Amino acid sequence: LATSASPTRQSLKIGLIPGDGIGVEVIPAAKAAIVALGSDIPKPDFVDLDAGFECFTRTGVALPEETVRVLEEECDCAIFGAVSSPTRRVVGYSSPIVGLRKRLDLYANVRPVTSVAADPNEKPDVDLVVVRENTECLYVKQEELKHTENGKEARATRLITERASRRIGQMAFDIALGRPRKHLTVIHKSNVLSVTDGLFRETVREVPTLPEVNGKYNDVQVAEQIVDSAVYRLFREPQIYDVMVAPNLYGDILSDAAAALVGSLGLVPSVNAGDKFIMGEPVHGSAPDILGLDIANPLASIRSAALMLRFLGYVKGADRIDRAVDEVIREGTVLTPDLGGKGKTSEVVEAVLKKI
Ligand code: GGG
Repeated sequence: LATSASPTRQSLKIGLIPGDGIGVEVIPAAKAAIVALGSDIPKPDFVDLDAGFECFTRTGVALPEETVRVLEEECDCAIFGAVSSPTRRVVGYSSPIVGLRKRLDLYANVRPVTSVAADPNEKPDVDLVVVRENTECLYVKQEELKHTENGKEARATRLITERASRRIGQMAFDIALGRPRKHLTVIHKSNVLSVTDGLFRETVREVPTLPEVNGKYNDVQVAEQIVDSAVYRLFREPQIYDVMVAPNLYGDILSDAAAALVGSLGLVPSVNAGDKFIMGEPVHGSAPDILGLDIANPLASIRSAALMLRFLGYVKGADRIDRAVDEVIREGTVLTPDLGGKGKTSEVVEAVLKKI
């Protein structure tokens, strides 16, 4: 998934935004994995940044301007933990992760879902990437509630633009091109939502014909699938998928569902990627029920650090982290309870660091 040419930086300034819940427990694991790489990457320089619902209850602001400023002006990349937005409406609160993705124009959420084969020389059973559009769809959060003579009526705007669909399409084609199978499935529901999903489907499918593409994607095989049947087939025969590209909401749901195929949401990493900035983020949420028990799985965060480095072009460092995580999973002696183990977060981190 590496997208950049060989980097020439002397140092790497990395923003750390743990957010809420177990984000606070797993982000230090990502930091430790990066530090363990030594001279395989430029000297890392970390800066701790605030955001989240806890930040909102403490300060009245969920995404402080200073956090955005430091990320934009000082950082090369960042890692975000998790956020616990309440399910009820809270006046003045808006999800900081949704806000950050928009403010930094991180238009793609790239979520590789890969199982670990028992034999390192064998191919994994599940090896797919969900490429989720990250800035629009229902996540534009334009909702309204009206009181009518028949009771309450709620509406939400679902925004799909040609621009956003085209750039997520290009990202998905690029990722597919860099993988052995070179296969891309466009996920939509344009049999019902023919205007919005129709525009997404059509625009992504047209990417290979754009003049500036100049035949670059000729080797990528394209398929498409309606989202509900894609979920069914994902569970029946995940091997048919290589890269899946989807509008925001479908991509969010599909990638969490796909995590079940590899054992735990606690294993699945992601990056929020734009043209100028990369932010790693474990796919899991803030899991307040296990906060403070030292049993949160740190592997998704550690893999998110690796994925962020891979996107920045530090492939050797990323490979070292991914290999170490795979070995810990394969050995199976130190695993957290979500994977059936009895290990503590701290013990899993220690095992990974030893292997790095
Ligand atoms: N790291 C992913 C994460 O925090 N997931 C929970 C989530 O989607 N939160 C959205 C929100 O609470 O605003």
